[in-house]
Amino acid sequence: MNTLSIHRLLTKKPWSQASHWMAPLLLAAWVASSHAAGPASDKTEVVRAQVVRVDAQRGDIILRHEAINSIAMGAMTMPFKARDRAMLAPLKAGDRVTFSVVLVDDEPVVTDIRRVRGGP
Ligand SMILES: [Cu+2]
Repeated sequence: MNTLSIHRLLTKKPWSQASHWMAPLLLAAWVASSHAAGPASDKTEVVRAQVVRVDAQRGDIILRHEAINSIAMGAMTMPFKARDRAMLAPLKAGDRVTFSVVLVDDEPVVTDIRRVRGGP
């Protein structure tokens, strides 16, 4: 939750009566969530992985990834869609990478991926 959505909550009609005592609570919740490492964080998480298979033409990549806290996912090997298939072109099986992922309609989509220097 960000300051704008808190503002929207507070300015909705049903909430206006409660806003005097709700505001500190919502602000406290927002501060707590933005400082916690985990699912509530808005910050883009950079995750380490190894490329298992890549199909740049289809925009698919299979990654053996470490835990992804932002989407509450443990370490595993799984396929991802790339937001932009061109970002997969330089990659090949065995590459060590870091990547970022977001959920789009509950589907994990890779938004950024780059090879780790000094990888195999
Ligand atoms: Cu996974």
